[in-house]
Amino acid sequence: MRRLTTAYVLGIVVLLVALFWTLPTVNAAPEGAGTSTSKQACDCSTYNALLSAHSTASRLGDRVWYDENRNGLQDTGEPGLPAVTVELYTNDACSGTPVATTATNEDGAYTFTDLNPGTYSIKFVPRPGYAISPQNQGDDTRDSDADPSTGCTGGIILAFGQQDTRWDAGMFGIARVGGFVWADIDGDGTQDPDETRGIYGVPVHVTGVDELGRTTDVTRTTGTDGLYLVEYLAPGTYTVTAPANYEGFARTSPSPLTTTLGPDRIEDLSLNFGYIAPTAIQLTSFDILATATHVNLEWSVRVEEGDPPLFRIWRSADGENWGLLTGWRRAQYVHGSTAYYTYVDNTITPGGLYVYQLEGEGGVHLGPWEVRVPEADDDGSTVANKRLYIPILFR
Ligand SMILES: [Ca+2]
Ligand SMILES: [Ca+2]
Ligand SMILES: [Ca+2]
Ligand SMILES: [Ca+2]
Repeated sequence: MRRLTTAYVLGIVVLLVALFWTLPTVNAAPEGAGTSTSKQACDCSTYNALLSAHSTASRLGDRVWYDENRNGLQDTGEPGLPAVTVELYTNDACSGTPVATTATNEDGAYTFTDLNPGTYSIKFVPRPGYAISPQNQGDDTRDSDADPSTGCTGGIILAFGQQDTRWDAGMFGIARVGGFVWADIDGDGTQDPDETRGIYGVPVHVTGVDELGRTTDVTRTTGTDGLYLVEYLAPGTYTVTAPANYEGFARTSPSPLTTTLGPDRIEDLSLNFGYIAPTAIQLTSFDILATATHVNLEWSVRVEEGDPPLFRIWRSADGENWGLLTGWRRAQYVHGSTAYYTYVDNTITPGGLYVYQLEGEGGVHLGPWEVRVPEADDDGSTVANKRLYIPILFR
């Protein structure tokens, strides 16, 4: 009985030892001597070397490119897009935390190596100012595989030893430049609250160099609303030039205008230009002099052909309520192609404020000009405030 018991116990111990010896490395115990002992127990070196060689050969890739024509295909001349973040996930929906993250090189290439077989997904993260091209538009070696809204490829089954380089993403610029070409009624170069009318058909020239080194050189004409827009630009520096004159309109605000678009600002739609409306009458000079007893107005206009135009004069005390001061008046004299006019207003009150406006034939209004008449005991004279010294056309 005793011998039997001893043999029985010995047998259990041998069994337990044998069982422990053959336990796989999936062990609740931390990595340690037991695990390494079990590995050394079998001669797996050849097998491991083989496995290792095949594992490192498994990879995913391989390119993010600038899809200039936004067709979702890599066309000749479309360059690689550098510094785009690419994330690798071990699920089919780019969910959770990526297991690896890389960035495209200067050729737009990326790769994830040393991958085990399994399910993956790849997420492309566009830089500010870029969007992702349409997905799966053709030949898988040339097409874009990322969902435009999420940047995710969806599930990829990577086989043992597979080199899968079909995973590309096209991106295009979504930076924009644009603006408003407005009728600058008072010609001061500033868009005032009442100056909301756009000018149609003005050719606006947009040039620039984007951050990829690509150049832009396009001309847009303003729409009936006076707006122009250039879309699908990559971030960069752009210059907009508006002509000095267009169909008789004369530009009143500065040109060219330059803007730089980048991560902080991917569009600039404030590149505006003002133009003063054409007038049938071109004023060449205007002078106004006020004394305590009268206001003297002198002006001249260019006469291209025919008779010099007639004028009548409007006057206001506040610039809003106007009264007709004169009937139609002829030019005093004509010299060369210039006609000269004068008028003396004797109906003023010393110390008063007066605003004058000329009305030419055809409904052209020029002015207004504002002047303050000196007090009666003031020997001096004042000249007009000429802040609105540009013809305006009311239609
Ligand atoms: Ca393309
Ligand atoms: Ca595809
Ligand atoms: Ca592809
Ligand atoms: Ca203005």
